[in-house]
Amino acid sequence: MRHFSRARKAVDGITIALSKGRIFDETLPLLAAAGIEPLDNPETSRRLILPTNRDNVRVLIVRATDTPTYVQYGAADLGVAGKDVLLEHGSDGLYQPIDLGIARCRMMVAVPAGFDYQRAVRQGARLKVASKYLNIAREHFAAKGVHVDLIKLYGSMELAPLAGLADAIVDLVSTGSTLQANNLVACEHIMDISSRLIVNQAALKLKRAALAPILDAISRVVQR
Ligand code: PRT
Ligand code: MG
Repeated sequence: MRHFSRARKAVDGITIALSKGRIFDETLPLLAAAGIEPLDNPETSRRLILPTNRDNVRVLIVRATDTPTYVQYGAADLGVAGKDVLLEHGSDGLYQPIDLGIARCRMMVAVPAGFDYQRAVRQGARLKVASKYLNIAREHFAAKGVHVDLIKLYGSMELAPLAGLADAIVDLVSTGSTLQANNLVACEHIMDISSRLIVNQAALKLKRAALAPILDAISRVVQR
């Protein structure tokens, strides 16, 4: 009865969704504090399901923007996602019990060096703004009463003003070197961003015994 045993494993086991790169790297010490160590490295392995030192815990390697989807539908019990991703995706079916304080950056408005953004805003100009983060951008400019035409992009937002597609961009900034390399300057801070632990709401009830010690261990290291 293969079907049955697979379903049983899902009930007993814990599945964690992580994106590779900074989130995976910065989540490792938090998982270690909960006694969980992935047995493979997503940078060198092509496997998308990583076993861990614990029989009943596995890690799914997903795109950062897909993490909430896996957790929302219960394909993963836990995940780690940026506040940017959560605000864009929405948080139906998700608990967000812990701000992990990792993968920190800032959501900013940026324009070409020499473009007087504040003046354009004061004059009531209608700005073309390119971004991957349309919900965040829409709310920000609506709250300020600035008229914008939003243009959806999926990456390399820095190119848009240089190519004449947009007057400004809304993007994440960490060191600032990407903006600088493209002769752009950050002109407005929208919000600070960090990554949250997200938990499937049904799993939190059905798998409480297995999940509670993991959540407790992680919140203890985060509070230190
Ligand atoms: O890269 P990929 O297309 O696969 O997906 P992704 O960019 O969504 O994922 P990933 O792993 O790059 O980012 C995951 C999360 O890390 C994001 O959702 C953010 O919450 C957080 N984070 C922290 C960042 C950055 N810092 C960051 N600097 N995400 C993206 N960037 C990008 C930014 O968009 C810009 O292109 O890095 C560039 C700017 O970096 P600086 O250092 O030059 O300022
Ligand atoms: Mg990226």
